[in-house]
Amino acid sequence: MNPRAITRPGDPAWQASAASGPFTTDRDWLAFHPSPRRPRFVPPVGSVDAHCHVFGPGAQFPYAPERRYTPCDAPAGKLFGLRDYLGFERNVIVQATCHGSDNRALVDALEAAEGRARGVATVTASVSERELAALGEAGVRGVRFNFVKRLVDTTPRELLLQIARRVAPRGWHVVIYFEAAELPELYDFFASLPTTVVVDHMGRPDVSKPVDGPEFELFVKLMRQHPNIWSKVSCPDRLSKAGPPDYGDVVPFARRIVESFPDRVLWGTDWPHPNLKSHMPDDGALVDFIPKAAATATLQRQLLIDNPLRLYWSR
Ligand code: 0GY
Repeated sequence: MNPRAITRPGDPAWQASAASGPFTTDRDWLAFHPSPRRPRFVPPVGSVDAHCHVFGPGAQFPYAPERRYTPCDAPAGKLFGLRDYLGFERNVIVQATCHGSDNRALVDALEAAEGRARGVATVTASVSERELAALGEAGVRGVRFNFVKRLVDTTPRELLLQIARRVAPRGWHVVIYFEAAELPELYDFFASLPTTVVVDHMGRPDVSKPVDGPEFELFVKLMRQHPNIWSKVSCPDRLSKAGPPDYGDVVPFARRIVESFPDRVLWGTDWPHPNLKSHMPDDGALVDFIPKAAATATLQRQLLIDNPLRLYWSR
């Protein structure tokens, strides 16, 4: 299988295939949507899907021994087919935990994208300067620190700080993934990071709580007090209790962040949507969430073009 072969929704080859090579997809794994609809919202020309992943294929790019899940394969060519189908021009591909700190699938996807993708890698504190330089050459512009306990073992903060100090001079940022309940304990550490910081999925708020209640207000305060902290207003499908297709209970949270910090927000599909249990989102419906979060053409342009280009394509 050629992981780079561009395959769009509607092509017979779009359908998900099980993990290849010596791997077996988890029995309860939900594969990406078999037939996403075209979005009604037309992204402005040049839009960036700034949070998505590639998985394998396992036969070429083995899943990590320490992984917590084994997905279906989701190669670069399908990601690029979805990009075209949804009306986007570029991707930011985030290293998924199922590949650990082996960034080969990510680097291959970045090379295949011919400048239309940038990457966020996972590295350990033992990474060499030469390895960081090679990742940068391929298009990596950030590293991800994951604090979600169901996904990874804990890395000591001192080691994370060492990594952050080493990537900052390269103009790279740090992407952080955590659950809202953990924020009080992590707040000072996040505030101490010496570079731009991008929070995944608005810090995963509990959207059954009030948008102006203390939990989400702590996240808003983190962003307000630290102008180097950005947020992705992504993954309504992970956060919503109301569910698809509108994910209406997530809208006030996304709007609050977009309208308060319009020059520090990003949006992404999260394709191929690892670890969802309740349902698999239709990627077209996710694109239709964008104008609810960013209600004006100016906000949409900042969210989808200006901000991601500044963070990922200007260095
Ligand atoms: C996401 C969310 C998840 C997984 C990962 O790298 C990953 O495995 O990020 C999740 O399970 O919540 O952003 O893709």
